[in-house]
Amino acid sequence: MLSYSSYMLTAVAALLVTCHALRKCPGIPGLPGVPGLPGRDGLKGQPRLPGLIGPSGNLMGPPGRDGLPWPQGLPDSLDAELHNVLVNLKHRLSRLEGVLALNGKIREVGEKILASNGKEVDFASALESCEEAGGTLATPMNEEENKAILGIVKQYNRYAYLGIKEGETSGQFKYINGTPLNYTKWHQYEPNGKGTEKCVEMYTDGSWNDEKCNLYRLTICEF
Ligand code: MMA
Ligand code: CA
Repeated sequence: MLSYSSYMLTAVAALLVTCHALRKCPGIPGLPGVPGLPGRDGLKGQPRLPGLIGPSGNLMGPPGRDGLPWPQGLPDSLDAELHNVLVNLKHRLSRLEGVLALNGKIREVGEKILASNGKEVDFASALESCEEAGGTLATPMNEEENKAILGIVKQYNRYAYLGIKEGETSGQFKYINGTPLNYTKWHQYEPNGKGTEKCVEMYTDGSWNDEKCNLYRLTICEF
């Protein structure tokens, strides 16, 4: 069943590439869709991805047959093609994520992807490389995320800077975006820097220590 769907996705993708090159795109008759997921418009397959073009986008028309806003003027055949391009892209992305996870390059926790470049640098440089890559420093917002980051800390056996800094008021730690912390995992007797340790590191047991920002610590980013 799975290999049949994979075959069909490949076949649909090939059909799309060919028909767009020739500018002659037929509808897609007898499309089997993805098993086990509810469809729309009588087409089996994944439900419409919400907000992809966006409810506020100027491409939005009045609600469609299923009540969701959808661009006007698209023929159903193109609509179905777009849907299948998205299904194909999602399938390809999840395979890439599988490879990266298998090779220990990324960890996924909820919607976050965590990754390290294996480098130990000061806080500013670590943050800079994460942002350059389109992410930010790993920031544990709950126990599950803390454990996922800890997995990377243990993988490299190195302390890591977190995306947390001390504000103007000493003892007040915040996320890099300035919002107050809603989860903490301080080691016993930490934080103790009283304004002299404005960064935060994760120890190899997952607990946190406020620390100077100019030490060499493992870079772990979230995306
Ligand atoms: C170091 C430094 C501090 C930490 C203490 C814990 C001596 O200072 O890492 O941030 O609180 O160790 O003993
Ligand atoms: Ca400390």
